[in-house]
Amino acid sequence: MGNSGRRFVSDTSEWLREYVCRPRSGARHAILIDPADQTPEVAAKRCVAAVSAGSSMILVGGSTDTDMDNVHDTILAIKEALELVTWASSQDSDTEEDGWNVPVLLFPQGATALSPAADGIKFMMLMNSTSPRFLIEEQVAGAPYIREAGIVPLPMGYVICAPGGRAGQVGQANLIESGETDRVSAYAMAAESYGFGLFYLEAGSGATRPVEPELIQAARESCNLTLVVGGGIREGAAAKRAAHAGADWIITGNLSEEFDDANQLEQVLSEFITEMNS
Ligand code: 1GP
Repeated sequence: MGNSGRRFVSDTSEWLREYVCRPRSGARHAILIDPADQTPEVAAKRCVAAVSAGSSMILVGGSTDTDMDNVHDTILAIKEALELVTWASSQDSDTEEDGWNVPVLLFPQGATALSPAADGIKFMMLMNSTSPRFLIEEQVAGAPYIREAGIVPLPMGYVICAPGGRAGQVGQANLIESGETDRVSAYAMAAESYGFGLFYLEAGSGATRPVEPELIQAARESCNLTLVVGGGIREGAAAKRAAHAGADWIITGNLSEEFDDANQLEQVLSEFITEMNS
């Protein structure tokens, strides 16, 4: 610790910011792995299946029961598995090696669930939390570790919409309710004014309904940030609605946890991604 000097901006951090934040045509899919719900080995198998199906990013985190140990072990297992398939595909001239080069990012519940093995971190402000803990205190607690470990921070405004689930409860969020388009617009404008690169609309993991397209569209029209949407998205049709409303990234967590068989998961996600971009 004690690194107070200016930090060299590495090629990796530039690549990561460009990869995650630069707008593309169409939405991309990311899989969320909750280390509290699966072993590192199972997580790694699911990630290989997801990337093979066309997922473009892996997020690791959860609202409860994650810590330095289970997060670190999970990220190590995922990265080892992806490195292995990258190596295998480099030996096979018929397969696209670059497609396996997807970032593994922390999406942490707080400063006690980090890992130096992550490529980057969604460095987020839970903007509609009523608690200073999620607005700034956890971020301050984690910043020295993140700096020392060289984990690339990707600044992100995070807003929780109804129903909100565990994330809304744990984060003590004043939820964005159905139809509150002016409110979500104001948050998007504030996020852009802070200089964040990402703006995340969250309905809560396992939500009975995903973030409404009207809210996504209001955010889209109010800022130029990369829009991330997650919570309660289980079908390609719902992902397509979110993508059409303006989402750049669609996150799914529970969907992958329903499948233990990697081939089955790969097929389901492949169809999901195709429909999302249809
Ligand atoms: C992560 O909320 C998403 O932010 C994940 O939600 O588990 O419902 O896909 P699901």
